[in-house]
Parts: sequence; C-alpha cells; structure tokens
Amino acid sequence: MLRAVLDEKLETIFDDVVRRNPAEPEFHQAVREVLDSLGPVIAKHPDFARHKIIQRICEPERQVIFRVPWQDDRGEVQINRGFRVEFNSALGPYKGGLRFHPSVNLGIVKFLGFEQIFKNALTGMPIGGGKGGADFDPKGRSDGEIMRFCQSFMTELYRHLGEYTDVPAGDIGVGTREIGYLFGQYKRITNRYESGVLTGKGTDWGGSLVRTEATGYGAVFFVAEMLKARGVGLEGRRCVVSGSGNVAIYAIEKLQQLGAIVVACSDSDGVVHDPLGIDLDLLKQIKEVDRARLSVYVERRPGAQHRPGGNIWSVPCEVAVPSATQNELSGRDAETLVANGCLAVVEGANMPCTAEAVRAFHTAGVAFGPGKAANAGGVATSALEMQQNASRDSWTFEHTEHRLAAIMESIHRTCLETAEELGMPGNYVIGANVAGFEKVARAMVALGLV
Ligand code: NDP
Ligand code: 2IT
Repeated sequence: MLRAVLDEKLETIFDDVVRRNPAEPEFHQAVREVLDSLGPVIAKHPDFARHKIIQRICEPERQVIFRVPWQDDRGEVQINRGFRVEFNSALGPYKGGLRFHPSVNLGIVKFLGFEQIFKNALTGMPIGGGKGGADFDPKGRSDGEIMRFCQSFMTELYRHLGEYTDVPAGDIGVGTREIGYLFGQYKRITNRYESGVLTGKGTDWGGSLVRTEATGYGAVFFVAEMLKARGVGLEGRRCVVSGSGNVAIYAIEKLQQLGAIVVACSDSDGVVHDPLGIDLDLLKQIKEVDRARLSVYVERRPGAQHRPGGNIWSVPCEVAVPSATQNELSGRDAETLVANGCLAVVEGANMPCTAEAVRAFHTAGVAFGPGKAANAGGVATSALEMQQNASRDSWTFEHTEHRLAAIMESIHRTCLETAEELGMPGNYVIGANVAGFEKVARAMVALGLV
C-alpha cells in the first residue's frame, strides 16, 4: 500500500500502535488515517505532545471481552464472544453502537470505537467514544433466539453500563428489536427504568422520533451541503447506495425526498439495479417487515435486475453513498466511479472506502465526506434521545429532524473551515480529523493525567 509520509514523531507513535495491537488491521487503518491528518496539529500544540495525548487517545480506557452462552431453538448450547471497548470519556459517557455480525473481533470493535471518539466530538454533544458487539450471526435466527442471545449478552454487559457511564445503541445487526430485548434485561437485572442507558429505543418506551432515520438522513444532509458548497444541487442526480439496512434505507428515503433518483442498492449476496428508481415501500417491506433477502425485490418489481455477487460501484452514478460495511469500496472501485462521472461520495457506513479509494477521490477532485463527519447524524440523534430521556420529554418529528439538520450543517461547516485554515480547502478528511481531535485533546489536557 502506498502511504503518505508521516511526521517522524507520528510514525513512531503509529509503529508503537501496530506493535502493541498485533493482527488488528482495521484498527491500524483507522489510526493511520487520523495520524495522517495530525502533522499540523502537533506543530501548533506542543503541549499535546508533552501530555502524550496522541498515545493516550490510541489506548482504550477500558476493554471488556466476555463469554455469551445461550441456547438455540433445538436446545443446543451456543457460545459467542461479546466485546465493549470504552475508548475515551473526556467529553462525556462512552457512546457508540453494538454490532452483531460473525466478522466481529476485537480489532473491528477498536477501529469503530476509535473513530467514534472523533465523530462524537464533531457532533458538539457531550458524549465520549465507545463501541461493542459480538460475533453472533443473527441471520436465520428466530425471534426467540435473538431474545435469548440479547438477554445473555446484557447479563454480563449491564455492570459496565449506566446513563452517566456507557450508553450503547445499534449498529449492524442491532436495531430496535434487539435494543428492546437488551433494555428489558437491563431493567430486570438493575430494577431501574433507566431510559438513558441505551438509545435507539422504540418510541413507546423512551425512544426518540427520527433516531431510526437519523444516520441515513444525516448523510444525505451532509452530501447536500458538500454539493451546495460547490454550487450544485441533488435534484435529478443519479445515486447509488450500497447496503439495504437501516442506514441505506433512510439515505434512499431522504435522497428521494430531495429529488434524486436512487438506481441501485445491495446486500452481501448481490446488487439490485432498478433504473426507474428504487421502490422504497417495497424495500422497507422486504427488509424491515419480512426480514427477507434483497434478491426478493426483483420478483415483485418489473424492470429491476438482481446481480448475484455483482459490484455495485460499476453502476454509473453522480452521487455514491457506501452504507454497508468497512472496506467495501476499493481503489479500483473509486477509479470506476470517477470514470463514470461521480461528483460526490459520502460515507454512510464506517470506513467503507479504503485509503486508496479516498486518495483516488481526492486526486480526481470528487467531493468526499468521511464517515466520522457524514454519518454522525445517528449518534447525534442518540444524544438528542438522551436529552429527551433526561428531561422526561419527547419532541415532535419536525423539531427533532430540524435539530439533526442543524447539527449536520454545523459539522459540515466545521470540517470545511478547519480544512481551509490548514490550507487544504475542500479536504473534509483533514477537517474532520483535526477538528474532532483538537476538541478531545483540549478536554484531555484540562482533565489532567487520568
Ligand atoms: P444493518 O444491519 O441495518 O444493515 C447492514 C447492511 O450492510 C445490510 O444490507 C448488510 O447485508 C450489509 N452488510 C453488512 N456487512 C456486510 C459485509 N461484511 N459484506 C457485505 N455487506 C454487508 O446495519 P446499519 O445500516 O445500521 O449499518 C451499516 C453501516 O453504517 C455500518 O458500517 C455501521 O457501522 C454504519 N453506521 C450505522 C449507524 C446506525 O445508526 N445504525 C450510525 C453510523 C454508522 P446483509 O444483510 O447481506 O448482511
Ligand atoms: O457508528 C455509529 O455512530 C453508530 N452505530 C451509532 C452510535 C449511537 O450511539 O447512536
């Protein structure tokens, strides 16, 4: 892999991170991406070096790994591994989602937790960074199995949580249903109706309106701002959104509301290409109600095609919204998008674009919105849910969406202005990394050596 040259001090710190955290390539990738941006920061703030802020930020405050035993519907005992990495609490309680997917391991949870620190700082809300999950595969599991797994997971995790300590939410494989089972078990064990301990709750039992939509909507608000900064709009633009889960569905919804045409989405089996525009009601029915595979879509939608194992980035588009998983868009995919006339790429997922892809976008002058800025609408609305819980209030959809839109606009402005100040106009990666890092670093210095 071709890499940017790092400042010597940063190179030493990075080498140390790799040595101390072997066999965690996604974590190394996420750290490298931030350190690549920090040259000007260490030159400007010698006190950060004196306090060893970068080394401290790269070391989680606490990491919990635990056994999750449960029984499947056939009575067979199953064992999974649970994780919670409490990365940084300088700005508030640890905050970040739980991922249930067979690929989950410590390195993946650490990359997600590390990015979460800076993302949460960018929201301007009082939340630290953390992430968790399990190598549990929810695919094909009954409702009863999901419930028993969640109950066992929480039976260990509850002791580490609290509305002022650590507040999980959803991520891949964890939505309102799972948060319900987790919250029910937390309530039972602690004998406390502590609404603020989890976000992404159902609206009947302490959840916030707009939290379901927030990540996808927020990413689209962000790309709309990026295009506006270049004097163009979303109206009539052809878009491609990878994935077909929570983030993808609500990115598609907002893109359509703003007049764009989404022609493709995907899951891990393949790609749906629908040149007339994705039928969102049908997509929601398949994914949210039936919990079926995306391939079913073409059985009910004439004119649409399903390409098993296809590459979604070969579908020509002007706006691309990778919203499935890490490293799903390679350098070669980026070149294809550029060749097809793509104007903007916004990361709905966490780290979906490889370093090579990001470089290709920057070289070609494509507007690129990194996940830690562009998908921050989800966690920001989680913080709005915590606010509502703390005041035992619930806000309207319109008010909450308005707050979300204002937060995304503010994150966009912060990234743009920070990049401009650093002499890298339009580089949202540098803007997001530096603005997020500086806020956490200042708080860490103020709080002393803890
Ligand atoms: P969901 O579980 O709702 O959906 C995930 C989607 O991505 C599914 O279509 C899934 O396909 C696909 N996918 C997942 N893993 C893989 C893989 N290894 N290879 C190919 N496709 C895959 O998750 P979300 O929509 O919540 O999350 C999507 C991304 O957005 C993740 O990167 C997550 O970290 C990030 N994110 C989520 C937020 C949230 O609020 N939910 C907030 C910010 C970021 P299949 O069904 O075939 O597995
Ligand atoms: O990656 C993310 O920001 C999330 N999965 C949402 C975290 C949250 O606490 O809402």
